[in-house]
Amino acid sequence: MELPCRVRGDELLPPGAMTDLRRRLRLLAGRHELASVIACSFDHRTRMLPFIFADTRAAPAGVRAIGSAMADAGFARTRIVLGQWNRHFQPSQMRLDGNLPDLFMVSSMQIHTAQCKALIRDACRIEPSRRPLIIAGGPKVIYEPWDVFAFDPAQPWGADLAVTGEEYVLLNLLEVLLNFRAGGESMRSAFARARDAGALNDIPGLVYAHADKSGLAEELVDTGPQRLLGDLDELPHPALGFALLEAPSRKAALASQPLPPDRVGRHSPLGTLVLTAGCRFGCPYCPIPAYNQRQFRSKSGQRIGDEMVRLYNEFGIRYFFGADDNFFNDRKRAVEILETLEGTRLNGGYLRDRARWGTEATVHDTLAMKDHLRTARKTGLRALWMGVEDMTGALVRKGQTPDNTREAFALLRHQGISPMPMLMHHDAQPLYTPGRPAGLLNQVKLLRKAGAIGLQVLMFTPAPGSRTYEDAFASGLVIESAGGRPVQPHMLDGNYVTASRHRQPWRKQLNILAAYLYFYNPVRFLVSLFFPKARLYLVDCGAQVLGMWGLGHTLRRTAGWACRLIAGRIKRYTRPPSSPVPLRRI
Ligand code: B12
Ligand code: SF4
Repeated sequence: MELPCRVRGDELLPPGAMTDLRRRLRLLAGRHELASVIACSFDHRTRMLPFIFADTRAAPAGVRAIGSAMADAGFARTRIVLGQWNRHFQPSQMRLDGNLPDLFMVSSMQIHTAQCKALIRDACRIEPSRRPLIIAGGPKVIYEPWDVFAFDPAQPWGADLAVTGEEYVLLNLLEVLLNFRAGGESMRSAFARARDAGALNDIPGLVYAHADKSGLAEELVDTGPQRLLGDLDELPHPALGFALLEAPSRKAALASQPLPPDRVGRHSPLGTLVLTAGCRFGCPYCPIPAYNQRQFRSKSGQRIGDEMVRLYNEFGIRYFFGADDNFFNDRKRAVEILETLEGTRLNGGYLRDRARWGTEATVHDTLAMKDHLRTARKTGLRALWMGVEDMTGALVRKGQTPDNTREAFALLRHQGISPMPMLMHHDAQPLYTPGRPAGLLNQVKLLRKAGAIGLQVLMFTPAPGSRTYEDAFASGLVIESAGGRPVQPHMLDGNYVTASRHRQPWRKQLNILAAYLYFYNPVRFLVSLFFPKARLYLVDCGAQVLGMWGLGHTLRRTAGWACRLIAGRIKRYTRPPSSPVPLRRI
């Protein structure tokens, strides 16, 4: 089921609401010395194609955004710990200036759920009277908030609260809690009193539990969909979050100081930045339009330019990735951003001469922007990730056909922007179809010929919060286990075949490997040395090397699963995962 929307006209916060809240909190912050740790959960078993490099070389924007919001509100004693860099971190060992923090926050994607739970479990080892308030958030929690609470007497640990929204929801919560908090009282105790007094019910975007005496949840309360921030220029600056990162280490505890600014760019050479949010398409397998309540939100070109300049100057970051769902979604807005970025100055020169960036857009919208691709190149845009899915439209139709995909790729290449196609393999798609573009290999060949230097091939996997999610489970599409091995969250990244009605699902698993091998291989590497597809000479062969390395990991991790699909008994779900206790919506 898709996430519910607020009533029409009430989806967005009033303009200025975020700015006012930030100002009010700064006044409150002087009276409350809060310390907080924000952890990004990361399951290292997910390290393979298509994102083997970007997954650890970009400090994720979600935890940084929460850190920026805390620092901006006056809570400078905040540390961001990335599971990507600190895999042995244990919340029970965390101290800031020698003390346990008041807040422990954890962010997770669905595929990193196991790590998210391990972090919460460890935080719950802290004696209850000293335990920080535990708040979970991020893409996992947005769609399945119930999964971070304690239900099982054998595993009596869980978060105190789930935030299903963004920065505003957290800051709104802090304001309420700090107004409730008595001098010297712990945040956990203030939270319990505020919850019992019903004070949280007016903050949309929360899920909290009513628990029994042993702390097990008996009922969950959902305060409803958040109001979204419409003007993203009101967000705190991302530079604040970059200054709070914990340095990579093998230790369970935290260092006394965060990573010095001059070392940030070395560990996170790629900076992900929120530029726009939302997409006007309505692909049935995608949760994004409903999450955004069918709104399209954006920063101004001026603000984006300022963010890039500041991150370049303060942290030495010169590669950026727009965390957009579809950057070209609103043509007018995209042109405004591009034209402003083109003229943005940096240290006496132009930003475009130093910084490079990439983002995501659809084929259809790229064609609609054809007159502006030259400007896009002039801003430093060098790569565009495009959800081509299945070019014949057998899976979804969003304006992509072999002809217009070729046309969009040609236009991009003409301007020196590398097209990076993302394909979605599915049961109805054969591996190869002689003379027709329907087959997976046929499409990979066509895309390479059209100029792709990178490739993503994922198996169609039902996404929580999408329209077809429940049906996929109810219809027996989704695999629960194969050969006795249960499907675990880290396997839900589309690299493993976990949803298929094909007679021989292992074929789908091998098809994905075949498509990657066809694209990334030593022969193509050699050819790319002499006939590169990218304008910058070493980019194409570099992508081949990275691709072959990633393919090695993909093969190593998924081959065992392919064997189980071949020889093992396949058990299927009959209903989707859901909350074990009633979830009451306010
Ligand atoms: C950039 C991006 C990537 C980059 C990430 C680079 C990096 N290290 O940062 C790359 C390309 C590596 C990537 C890879 C993948 N991605 Co991705 N990615 C995105 C994208 C487009 C933007 C993410 C982002 O930066 N958003 C901006 C930040 C600010 O938003 P946010 O993280 O949601 O955080 C906000 C709120 O969630 C909340 N919040 C977050 N954490 C917390 C914590 C607390 C305590 C609180 C209170 C609030 C809170 O507040 C934040 C501020 O507003 C999103 C879609 C989207 N528009 O968000 C998909 C998305 C995150 N990706 C997704 C997926 C599925 C994947 C892959 C599995 C795809 C694949 N099959 O390979 C891989 C996983 C790789 C891995 N091993 O982790 C899904 C996750 C779905 C889910 N339910 O978990 C998303 C949501 C897209 C979708 N389908 O809806 N991705
Ligand atoms: S075009 Fe992409 S972001 Fe938009 S609804 Fe379809 S899959 Fe989701």
